[in-house]
Amino acid sequence: MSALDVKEIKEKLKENLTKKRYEHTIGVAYTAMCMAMVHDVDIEKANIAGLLHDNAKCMSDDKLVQKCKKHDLKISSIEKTHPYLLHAKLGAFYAGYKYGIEDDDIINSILYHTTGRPDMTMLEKIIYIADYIEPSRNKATNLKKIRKLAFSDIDECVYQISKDTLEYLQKDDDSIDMTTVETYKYYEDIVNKRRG
Ligand code: DGI
Ligand code: FE
Ligand code: FE
Repeated sequence: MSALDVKEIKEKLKENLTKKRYEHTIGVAYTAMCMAMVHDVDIEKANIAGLLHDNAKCMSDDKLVQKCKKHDLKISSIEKTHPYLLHAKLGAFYAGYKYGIEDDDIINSILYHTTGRPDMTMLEKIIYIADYIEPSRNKATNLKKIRKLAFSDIDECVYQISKDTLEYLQKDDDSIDMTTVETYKYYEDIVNKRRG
């Protein structure tokens, strides 16, 4: 299929997301576009990645698992016990399958938006961060500092978000996806090396 344009993407998302999730999605897309201006990324790509990052979010755990099986997407052991993590994997697949997106950078930015990963591309970092800081988010600690870092020091920003996410999850060690830990270690190392 050929890629849907932005208007068509928004219409399709409206059918598939709750009102609240759609508002969050628009917030992520605008935040990602602003960050793209600062960090020299294609604005249109940031828009599409932001719009599509949670396209598979409004689904029950059972349905996520069932759709992943149907499309032969591998379910890891952590995803088996925490199926909501699959919204990133299924969403990345749907970006191509349902929205006609072929750009690997956009698809990977959806795939890794929840856990991050080591050595992310600029677009991947932007979506990982924009998801965390978009204006309607208000629960995370250090948000004020993290929002400034998003536009001034993107690697330190990823480091701070992954650190806070691990602290937030720490209550329940079994729930941590190792990719989240790898992200934290990789960006901690970058920040430490720079500090000398
Ligand atoms: O889909 P959103 O709510 O917009 O945001 P998201 O895709 O970043 O998902 C957020 C949740 O994912 C948040 O509660 C933290 C959680 N998360 C991030 N890394 C991990 C994780 N949950 C588990 N179980 N394991 C992880 O490693
Ligand atoms: Fe998400
Ligand atoms: Fe999100």
